[in-house]
Amino acid sequence: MENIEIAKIFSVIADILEIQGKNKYRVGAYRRAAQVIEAMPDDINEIYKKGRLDKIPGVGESLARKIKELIETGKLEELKQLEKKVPQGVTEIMEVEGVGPKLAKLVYKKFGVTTINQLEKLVKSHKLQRLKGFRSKTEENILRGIELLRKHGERELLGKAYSQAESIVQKVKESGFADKTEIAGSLRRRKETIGDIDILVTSKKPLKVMDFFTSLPEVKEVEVKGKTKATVILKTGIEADMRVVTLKSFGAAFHYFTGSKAHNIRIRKRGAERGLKINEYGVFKKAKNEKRKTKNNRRQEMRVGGKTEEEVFKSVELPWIPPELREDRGEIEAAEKGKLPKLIELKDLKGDLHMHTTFSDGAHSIEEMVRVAKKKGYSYIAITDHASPLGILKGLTPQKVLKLIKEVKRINKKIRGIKVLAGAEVDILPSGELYLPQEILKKLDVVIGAIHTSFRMPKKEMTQRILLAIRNPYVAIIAHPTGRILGRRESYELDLDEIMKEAKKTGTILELNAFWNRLDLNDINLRLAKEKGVRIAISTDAHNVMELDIIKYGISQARRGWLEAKDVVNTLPFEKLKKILKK
Ligand code: DGT
Ligand code: CA
Ligand code: CA
Repeated sequence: MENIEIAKIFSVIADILEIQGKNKYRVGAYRRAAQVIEAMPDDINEIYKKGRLDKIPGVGESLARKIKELIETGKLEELKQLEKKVPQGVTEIMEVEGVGPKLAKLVYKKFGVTTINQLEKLVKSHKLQRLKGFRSKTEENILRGIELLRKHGERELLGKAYSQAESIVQKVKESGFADKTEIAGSLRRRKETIGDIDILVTSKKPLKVMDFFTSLPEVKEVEVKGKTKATVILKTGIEADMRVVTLKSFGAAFHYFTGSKAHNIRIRKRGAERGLKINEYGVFKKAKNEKRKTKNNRRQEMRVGGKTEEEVFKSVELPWIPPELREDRGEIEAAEKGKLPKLIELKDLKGDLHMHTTFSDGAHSIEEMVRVAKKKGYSYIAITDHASPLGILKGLTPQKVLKLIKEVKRINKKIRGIKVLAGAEVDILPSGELYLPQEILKKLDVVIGAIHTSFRMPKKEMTQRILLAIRNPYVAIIAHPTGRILGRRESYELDLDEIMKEAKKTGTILELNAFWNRLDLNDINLRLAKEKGVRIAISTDAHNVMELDIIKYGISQARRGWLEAKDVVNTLPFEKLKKILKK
């Protein structure tokens, strides 16, 4: 069993327990373990073989036993028992924003609803409204939630698709049947959601590669299997395409299958303007002599390139364009003028400015986070635990803030070679005030303002709420500024233009939250922020040491937003950054 499958099962169990109204801690234990297992890079089967399951953070003896049962038998007795009481379908309707465990239980018990379609019918019949305590607004919210989920539809989050694609690429490489194995498509462009995984291979033994790919253990179904092209559906539900091409066509195919389609069309047109035909097989010069045309037209065309992507771009008089920019959003014009941005890279980052520890809802201690961050080569990080009226976040009180500051001091003395900033992610209340008093905020090295409640304020009020936080002299960063959660929650209603203007004026930093279901700000808004001269921080919002790695999705989103190292504050050396954080 793969990490992702076990994580999914634990998360279903957490949902069922929650629907049953079981102990909060048991629910939380399953949920946290699911998160950790999903995020960790190590193969859980290897950990099992070493007998170290109970060493996974958030996995104690009892959960280790469940994982063992899953790996050994492929099943879990507990889940079977639970499903007798609440079928899995009921947990799926909880994916709809606005449907919590209470409502899920109610519609199941009273109306037998186990699918999203049934839920939609029920809501539309207005039968819910007749129950005590239901308002028509709840109906509206549920319908909006269903619509959003459907819009997100079959697309998969970048982070989830990427780790699966990487593992397949690794296996194909190790098989020895392929020469080159590369991720293409929207995944290579690092789009925030992925329709399907595209993998491109060069090989002298295409049939062997096809056999290998279609019989991988993660494959559930083979949809198409030809001599050079296969499509499979993975057990996780994601579709994956593989194509085998010859070495001399590789660059042309890599460019073609990387897309985007809109970018490709522009390049092909530039080719046509230069008397060239560009397709996935190569770059060809069209035959001049019409008379020589035979049935086999291709013979009349001369291959002039296609082994590398550079050759393709060169044939249309352009420099190589990074895949993240290939959306036909001005990259071709920029390339033509020699004005492509020098995109930020992972190695430019000197630290991570948003993470949680056991001081709130994180799984690891400050010391554990710091040690892993140091290993990653960071020169500084900020510990920013929650301070929020929301109970589930187990946030900081003023007294706990003082304790956190003390602990950070202790760690700074104990661990050399990395600087730790004492911070907090403090809720911006509907009034625009922060959840902690100003004299406490003042004591922190970095304050992140964030919205975690009252998401549905009208545009004017919501904008005002955030503007007030931006004007707060102690708020250095605004976390996940639009609040969207992919497939679950739309951005708040807000005037982002106003917010960016005020951020620029006050020197407040806007966050690019790297969490794969947030990626907020998105690519388009990042580019706007850059044009307006607003500073950006790329941060993970990690809740355990493994999640410090998701910074890579922040970097790729920043690249899609045309950001350069100089646009991002956590590329600065510590002393300079510290000044900016005290605005
Ligand atoms: P996705 O899978 O929806 O996230 O997006 P992509 O971009 O990965 O699209 P996909 O998988 O349908 O095709 C991969 C690439 O192949 C696409 O980015 C560009 C290229 N491609 C596919 N169909 C066409 C087409 O009709 N014309 C052109 N010019 N390129 C195409
Ligand atoms: Ca694709
Ligand atoms: Ca595809």
